[in-house]
Amino acid sequence: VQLEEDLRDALEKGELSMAYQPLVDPLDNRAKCFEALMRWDHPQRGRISPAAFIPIAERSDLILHLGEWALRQACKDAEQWPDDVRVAVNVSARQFMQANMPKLVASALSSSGIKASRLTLEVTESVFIGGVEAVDEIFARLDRLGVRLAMDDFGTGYSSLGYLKRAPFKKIKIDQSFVRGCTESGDTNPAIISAVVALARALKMETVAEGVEAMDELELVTQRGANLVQGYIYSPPLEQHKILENFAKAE
Ligand code: G
Ligand code: G
Ligand code: MN
Ligand code: NA
Repeated sequence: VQLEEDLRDALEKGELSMAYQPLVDPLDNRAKCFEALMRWDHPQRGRISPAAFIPIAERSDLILHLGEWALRQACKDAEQWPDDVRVAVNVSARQFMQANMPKLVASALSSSGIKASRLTLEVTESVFIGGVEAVDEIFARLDRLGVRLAMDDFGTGYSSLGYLKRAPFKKIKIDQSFVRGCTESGDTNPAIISAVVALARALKMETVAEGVEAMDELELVTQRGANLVQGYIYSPPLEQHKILENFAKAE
């Protein structure tokens, strides 16, 4: 409860920031997209993981405020990147239940000046729970805006292949739990990775292998056909100034 109260003030106090982790094309080692990940530096407790504070925010409308801020900040930061580099923002199920959600996205795009096609919204399977029909309409409006959608943490939620048909997803993110340790002998994860890649291809979607840490994992997911790789093997999430430095160096 104290944490929830602190989180309510965190935005105003400037304790929240965004970090960005590259999604790299293993064929040319270039970052094609960066996932925006929220960071909270609590004045007493230090850095608190979003895995801990996002669920607290999701208990109330607080997630709507944090979500809007994250979206606007990520678009603003992406405006300073090369214009063929995309940005991906995590969006909670609760945000998708707001009828004004597409308007908010359109507003974030126009105030930042980035093209809609540069923005990807990452959603988890939980967005479909409860059978909220209104969500279908919101996805359709976002698609018409030109924004891209990605299915995050695929295979870990209340998985249903039917969900893939519910919205115009461009990308499936294979959850880290299928990637980590996938090269150990007898492991069943390589079969799951191959199956998800084949499924995505058949549906004309891209795949991202998440949480790749080791060279043998990189080799395996690349060989199995993952289009993009995200993980510590390339880079942890970095602050905007670091990202800009890296772009400047690469020029
Ligand atoms: O950065 P880290 O790996 O600790 O993130 C943990 C979790 O928090 C991830 O599941 C990620 O999707 C979620 N998360 C991070 N930033 C945001 C955000 O801005 N909005 C939402 N809804 N979730 C986020
Ligand atoms: O759930 P979601 O995919 O949105 O969140 C991504 C989370 O995974 C972030 O918290 C990020 O910090 C974390 N992450 C990214 N790459 C790696 C990795 O290679 N290893 C581990 N352990 N975590 C990672
Ligand atoms: Mn994500
Ligand atoms: Na994920």
